[in-house]
Amino acid sequence: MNGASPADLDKVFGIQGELSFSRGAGGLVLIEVSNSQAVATIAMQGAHLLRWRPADQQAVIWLSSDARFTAGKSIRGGIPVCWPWFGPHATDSELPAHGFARTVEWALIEAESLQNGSTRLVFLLQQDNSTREMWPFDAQLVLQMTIGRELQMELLTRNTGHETFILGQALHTYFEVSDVRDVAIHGLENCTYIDKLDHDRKQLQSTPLLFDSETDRIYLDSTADCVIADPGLKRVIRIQKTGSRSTVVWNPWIEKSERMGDMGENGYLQMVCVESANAADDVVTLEPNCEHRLSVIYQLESF
Ligand code: TA6
Repeated sequence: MNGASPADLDKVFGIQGELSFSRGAGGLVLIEVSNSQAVATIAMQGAHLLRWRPADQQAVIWLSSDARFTAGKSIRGGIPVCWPWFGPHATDSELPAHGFARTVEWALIEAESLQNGSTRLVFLLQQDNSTREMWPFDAQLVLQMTIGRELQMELLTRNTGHETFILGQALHTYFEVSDVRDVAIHGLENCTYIDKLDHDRKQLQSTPLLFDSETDRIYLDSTADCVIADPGLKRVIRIQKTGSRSTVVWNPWIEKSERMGDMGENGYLQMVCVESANAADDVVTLEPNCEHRLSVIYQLESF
């Protein structure tokens, strides 16, 4: 039901008291989920989860107060899906950064209230002429979200064509923190990273990662759980992933935030991106009739 109205979507997928549809800023169709365990908001454009707040918790996913909601444009915050490439396109700078999945309309194909109180949504990205012009391969992309006390995301890519392709991808997740200057990220120790701010130089991470300036790193062969330790909110966010060999960590800090213009007043202090990805040296070669799953579970633990 690509481009369906909230009313049509409600008729097919609405769940009384749990799942409803509306038209939000910029005319984007939004899904509101409210169950016994959490509330969430997802835009049909990009199957883009914008908000996730477990019951009795502060929001875990950050959305900029100055996020722009415009059809066909990326939204600052939430969990953008970067696919089928990560970062700038390898050869054509005219093509959108991070691929096209996050700026095209997806179809909702399943919505289910689960026995354990969470809500499961399944989205399908269907290619069309515009995407084929950017990326001339046949593939199917399915995103499954299970929204509850924890958040589970699974990104499944199927090569449905006759040609092998190279896949770069990320769940480009923006996490809400009390103050990024007080936060530490564990789980990246002893990983090599590409420093995007130092001519892509490779360096070794020997300690937990702290923040005191713009940070933009792709950690390679990084498959262990990451945890974001946030003393201000007295919580730990655990990121447990499979099918992802890269972890991207990003905070734009002050100057870049001002240049971007959609980070909000001091927004950089309340967010950090820890992205489960396959990027740079870790991109995936997918042969015809093969598939790749990138799965992540986000959990809250007490500090
Ligand atoms: O994931 C980090 C990064 O690649 C940064 O270099 C920065 O460009 C960020 O993504 C945001 O990209 P966007 O296209 O959403 O502005």
